[in-house]
Amino acid sequence: MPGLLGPGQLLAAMALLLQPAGTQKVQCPVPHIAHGQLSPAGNFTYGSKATVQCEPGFMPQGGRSTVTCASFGKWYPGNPSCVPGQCRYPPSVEFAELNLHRDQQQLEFRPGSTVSYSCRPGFSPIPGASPTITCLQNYTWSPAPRLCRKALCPSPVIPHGSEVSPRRAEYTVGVQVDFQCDHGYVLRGSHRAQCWSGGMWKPPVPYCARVCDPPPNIAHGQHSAPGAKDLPYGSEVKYSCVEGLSLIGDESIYCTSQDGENLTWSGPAPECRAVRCPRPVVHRGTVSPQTFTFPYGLLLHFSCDKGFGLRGAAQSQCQADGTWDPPVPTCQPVQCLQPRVPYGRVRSPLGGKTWYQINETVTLECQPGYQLLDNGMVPLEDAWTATCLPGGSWTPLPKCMKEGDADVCQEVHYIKSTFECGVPVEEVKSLLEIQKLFLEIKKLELELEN
Ligand SMILES: *[C@@H]1O[C@H](CO)[C@@H](O)[C@H](O)[C@H]1NC(C)=O
Ligand SMILES: *[C@@H]1O[C@H](CO)[C@@H](O)[C@H](O)[C@H]1NC(C)=O
Ligand SMILES: *[C@@H]1O[C@H](CO)[C@@H](O)[C@H](O)[C@H]1NC(C)=O
Ligand SMILES: CC(=O)N[C@H]1CO[C@H](CO)[C@@H](O)[C@@H]1O
Repeated sequence: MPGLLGPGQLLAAMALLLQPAGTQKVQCPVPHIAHGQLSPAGNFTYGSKATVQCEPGFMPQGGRSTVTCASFGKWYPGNPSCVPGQCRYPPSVEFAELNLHRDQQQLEFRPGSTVSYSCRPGFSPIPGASPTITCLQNYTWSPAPRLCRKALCPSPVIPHGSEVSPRRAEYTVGVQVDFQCDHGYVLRGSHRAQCWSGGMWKPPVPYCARVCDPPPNIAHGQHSAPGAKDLPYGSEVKYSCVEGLSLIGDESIYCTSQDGENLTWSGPAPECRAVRCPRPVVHRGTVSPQTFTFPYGLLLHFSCDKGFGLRGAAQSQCQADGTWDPPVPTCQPVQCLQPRVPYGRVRSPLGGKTWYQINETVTLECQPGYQLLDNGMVPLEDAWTATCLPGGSWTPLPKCMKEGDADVCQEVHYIKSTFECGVPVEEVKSLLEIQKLFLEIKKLELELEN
């Protein structure tokens, strides 16, 4: 550094300038230079210059390769010498700090040694730039590239939300941002995030989740989420009424989506109303459970006293409109429904009727062309009388069979009774032959009819 001379060097420089013309030639001594020599080799008179040549691995001290013989036989700017070659202190790099390892603390940087840099806080490395420089053979450092730039965080992205403060062009380290969500969305995470070195938001940028509006309030009742503002998809809210009122409608509603985007409640909130059904009166019967009030939704069961039967449904529920559905039944004395005999009809009472009292009788006959039989298939002449029993059923009913078929039945019945009477075998044999003949005639008759 030519501008910065030590006191000794300054004196030598003054001597050089003050050397009067024509004075006796001054000789500078040939210096002994370890690991080097001067060129030319000798005869250094006042004002002559010499070059310091160092052995490989060495360099002129202070980088001064030229010395001048000055007055009083002194070398200017100092005695030439060779020192082990090394690089100067590494250059400074913008926004970066030099990292020296322990063995570099002596500040000796031999060719081949490396130093590295790291970015100062608030700055981040430029991708691809090597943070290391090397001391070269000519004792200069390999070029130091631009290593660091101001650290930036990515612009925060918050769908269905926004920053409370105006958006910036860039987000540098330390910047704080507050977030808010659009209507119908609720913030999940932190309302505030800060840009940290390394380009990261801490805590992470929040997100906005869809929510349902607060569940509707109802008169004379309450729901299970009072004060809730941010009920997410799938939330259930349950309603209840003040004591004495009935909940009309669905007890629960759910936060759901009808359009695939916005969230809504699954249905309207129920209502609380005073719904009372009239006291059901069932004469000759019993209502259970036994209670004094008959609110909406109450389910009653009915039964009748002995000898009486339910006319209507066995249970009924109190409806929102204050009626019983199905209607409250009645208990009627047990009766018999008009008996039904295929191909038969009622002879008396004339025309028949739907219901018959206990012990009441009905007389049945067969339609024309049909033969009346008892239930043992024994043919009967005229009519059959049945009686209505206390349980609501009839005494045994007769059968009506087509006349031809009935004849066969009659014959079979006769044969059966003959066997039962123990008739001698010979007689049975002739009897059976007669029967056979009879049946063949019957068969012929049928074939002719068809
Ligand atoms: C030192 O050497 C490097 C590469 O070998 C070269 O690029 C650079 O210019 C040299 N520096 C000087 C001052 O000679
Ligand atoms: C969701 O709600 C917004 C605001 O009420 C409305 O503009 C939008 O059309 C709705 N989306 C759908 C799919 O209906
Ligand atoms: C039916 O008749 C029987 C016997 O005659 C009698 O004991 C009973 O009380 C009668 N029942 C009715 C309901 O009239
Ligand atoms: C010994 C020797 O070579 N001396 C010479 C040094 O240089 C001066 C002038 O350049 C000569 O005059 C000397 O003879």
